[in-house]
Amino acid sequence: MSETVIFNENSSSAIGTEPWNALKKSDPEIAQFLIDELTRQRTSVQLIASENFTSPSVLAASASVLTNKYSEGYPGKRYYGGNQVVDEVEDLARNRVTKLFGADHANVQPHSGASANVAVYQALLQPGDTIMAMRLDQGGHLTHGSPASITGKTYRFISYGVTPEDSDKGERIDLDLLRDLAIREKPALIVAGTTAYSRVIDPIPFREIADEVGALFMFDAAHPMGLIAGGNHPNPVGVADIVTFTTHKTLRGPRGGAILCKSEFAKAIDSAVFPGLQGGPLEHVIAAKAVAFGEAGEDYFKSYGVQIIKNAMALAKGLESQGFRIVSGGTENHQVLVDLRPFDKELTGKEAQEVLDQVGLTCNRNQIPDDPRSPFVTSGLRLGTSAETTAGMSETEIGTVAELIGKALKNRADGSVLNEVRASVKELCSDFDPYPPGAPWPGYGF
Ligand code: DSN
Repeated sequence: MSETVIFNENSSSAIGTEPWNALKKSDPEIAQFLIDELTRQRTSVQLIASENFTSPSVLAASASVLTNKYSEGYPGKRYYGGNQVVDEVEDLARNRVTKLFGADHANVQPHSGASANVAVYQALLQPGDTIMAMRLDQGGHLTHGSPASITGKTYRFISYGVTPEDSDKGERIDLDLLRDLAIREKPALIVAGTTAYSRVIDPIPFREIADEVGALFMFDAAHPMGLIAGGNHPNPVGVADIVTFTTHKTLRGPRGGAILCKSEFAKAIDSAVFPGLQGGPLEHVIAAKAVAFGEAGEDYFKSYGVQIIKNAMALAKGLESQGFRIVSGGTENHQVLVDLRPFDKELTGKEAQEVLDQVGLTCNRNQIPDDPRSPFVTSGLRLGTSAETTAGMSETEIGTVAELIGKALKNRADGSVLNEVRASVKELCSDFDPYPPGAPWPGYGF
């Protein structure tokens, strides 16, 4: 028998089989970065509306040996051998998500929400076709036709936005404008969905307008999909022809995208994702998506959604009482879009984000509707409550977060006050640790 040759000094026979210990031994530099990031997440407040804390089960699936497997194609129709297990994984992910949302068909391979959206356009349209979607500075997404995105370069986008602040409706999606534009422009596709908008989006009026003008209807549910899973927001599946979403926002899964559609679009969607846009799917991420779809079907996910919204409302109220203006006057989802100008007209979103980062309150600058400042500077902040709700915070702690935001921004030139705020943030986080050793995973407080 020949002697075993170890070609990799970091192989399991060289350093043991427990992955984390193996990494610490084989690559202490990257291991230290992972520890540093874990520490950052445990000791600062995560208020980015598109982020969340996944369960350890999701982390385990996404850090699995499925990363080794090539599986171009779909279950039962792969271009490589050895996909017996992978087929089971991907089928389970598809079955769980179609059942969860009541869809005819699912494609769980998109690497992101952006690639899911591009795949849909590719499946349904020809270059130059007209699409109607929300304007970026009114709350839309880059893939809703930004000139900087391939979508804006390939298709003819007509944008709708929100009603003016001083109108009766006040910064809500302007359905009258949408209808007038649709009648005039005859789009091939109407897109609903936003990235910075804090109100419920009812899919029905979009469907009616799409039917009136003979357009297809896509709902980009990247942000509210977890709230939809819990029954907290209306389900667009079955109303829209196609629903795209990311799996890592309110849905609390791994980073990635997915598409749900009516059966008549299944073949076109699948071909647009692979081979149209992507090569081999990330089956380790698909396994983690399956775990997240399973979790989102549990009873606790509904209560989780209810608490996310209560927390966002408490955050909006707390900030309003300190002189910030809340775009649209409040929130009905996980987001709060803040107009900084009434609080301090000199304060930009960029500076506010940087000050808050220093004290451990992590968020992102965001344009507000009709923002006079550029997307890089902005007059607003976008805040979200999904992550800290996962960590167990409720209205009381979120009220404290709102106070700390106001205190830091009011005293941004005073280092000693900023140090005090940083200390308060750390203390708060010690009671709401998303990854405490020995926690009863998964499900957290929910
Ligand atoms: N724009 C990202 C966000 O909502 O943060 C999603 O692509």
